[in-house]
Amino acid sequence: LTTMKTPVIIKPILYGNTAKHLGQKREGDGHTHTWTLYVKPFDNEDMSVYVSKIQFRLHETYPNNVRVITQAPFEVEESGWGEFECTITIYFADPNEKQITFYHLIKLFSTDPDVIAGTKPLVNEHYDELVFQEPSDLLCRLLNCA
Ligand code: SLL
Repeated sequence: LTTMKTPVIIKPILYGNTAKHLGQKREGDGHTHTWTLYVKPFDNEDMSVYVSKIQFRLHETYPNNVRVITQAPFEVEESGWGEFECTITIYFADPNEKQITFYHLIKLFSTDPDVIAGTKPLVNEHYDELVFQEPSDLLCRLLNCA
């Protein structure tokens, strides 16, 4: 018997934020923008199959700044006044698969007149790939690999 080598599995993803200018500083909290921070599959599949949760760590100025999302869509909708770097951690359905952590700078401000006018959303998005070098049998089953 020869040992079959498990294939490397690659899952393309998009992550980032969109933002919309509120038009003016909001009374009370001084917020100027609404924004959405997200991780989503590059193709239209359901990440919940192999992702157990995604943790979004926001700036400490946010109440409950660690937000945990356990099913798709993996996103956080918020509003605010400032840009900051957030920490994103993806946990996998297979507990033996180590979680991965990366960073995203939440962008709110733009020089595009349509974005400033609020008629066009700002999109600050990145492509990346989740690469599973030696997926376990469980992960293989979840990911449908041969
Ligand atoms: C800095 N860029 O590095 C700044 C931090 C934090 C933005 C910006 C909080 C909103 C709220 C908010 O917009 N924070 O919860 O009221 O120091």
